[in-house]
Amino acid sequence: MSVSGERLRHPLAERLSAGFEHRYGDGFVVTRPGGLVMPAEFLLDAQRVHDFPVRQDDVWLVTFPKSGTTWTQELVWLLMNDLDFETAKETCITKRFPYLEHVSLVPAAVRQGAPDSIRQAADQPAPRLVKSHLPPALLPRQLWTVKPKIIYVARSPKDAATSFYYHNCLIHGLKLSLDEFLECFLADCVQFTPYWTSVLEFWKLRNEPNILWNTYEEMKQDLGAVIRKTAAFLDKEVTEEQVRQLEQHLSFSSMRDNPATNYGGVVEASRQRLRLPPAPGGLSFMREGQVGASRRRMSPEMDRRFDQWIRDHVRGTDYSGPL
Ligand code: PPS
Repeated sequence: MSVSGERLRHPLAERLSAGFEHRYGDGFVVTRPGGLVMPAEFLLDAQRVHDFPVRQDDVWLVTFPKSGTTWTQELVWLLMNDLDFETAKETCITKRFPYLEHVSLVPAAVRQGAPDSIRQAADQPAPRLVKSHLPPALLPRQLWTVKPKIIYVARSPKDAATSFYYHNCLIHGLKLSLDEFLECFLADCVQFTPYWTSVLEFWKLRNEPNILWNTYEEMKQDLGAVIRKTAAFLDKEVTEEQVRQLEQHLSFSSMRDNPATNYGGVVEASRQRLRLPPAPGGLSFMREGQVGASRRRMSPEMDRRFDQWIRDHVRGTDYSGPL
């Protein structure tokens, strides 16, 4: 099937596009298939992503953005690499665990010279580790026939959306207020939305033998249990001493202070490319790392609208993931 898209004509999409100032000047498209909102640039690569050759021994990590992807990448990389903490601290996670469609988020105007993330993902030695934020319809179609191991991580939509707002401010210099951004989010006018397409479609797939469903909230509540469950899924044995070492390495403060996981260089490079001043104090990729804190940041009115939107989307489903 070929991937195409149509310009998203919605006043909130125009407002969001304008809020990015330098970025996404060509606006957003809605893809077919998938109905995913993406910057228009995505269409340059969407077919290559969809046709990406998959291998049986790959390990794929799929999430809606800001749902605990980096946290899980670090865990999976370590499990797949004999707990090599030294290399993990020396090499940026983006090199160790490529982000498949990343190149397609780079505006066409500054794309020359940007690393080809699709090639990086393809060229890894086996077993390859691949991160993606795409919904099933846009992921490589061979995923559904070759059936490698896939880990999906879900996070409460309020927390993921709020984290995504700060991410866009930090990396793309977004100039909207949190409530303005969340309004765009609820209207499915933000890149990678609709949130529910990703979460509900993977919820339906969660009992497939090659799929593991994890949540950010479980990781916060009992990281040791998620480490053991993920290791078992990957056919890796871990001793209790190794679980303790992993818990220590994967703590919020360790990952925040670790240049290989805190994306400091990536943030700086993006801000320089966009001629933005250094990031405002206190704002970093490893931002808050909490469950439920977003409710205190959005207005009470937005919190109510979010609750209604959640009820509207889970009604009639058996979804019992994080809300
Ligand atoms: S991305 O850009 O989509 O890959 O972002 P992602 O890694 O999915 O999500 C970033 C959020 O995860 C938080 N995070 C952590 N929380 C707790 N403990 C650890 N170790 C950890 N590592 C990352 C990170 O702080 C972002 O959430 P917020 O709510 O913004 O703090």
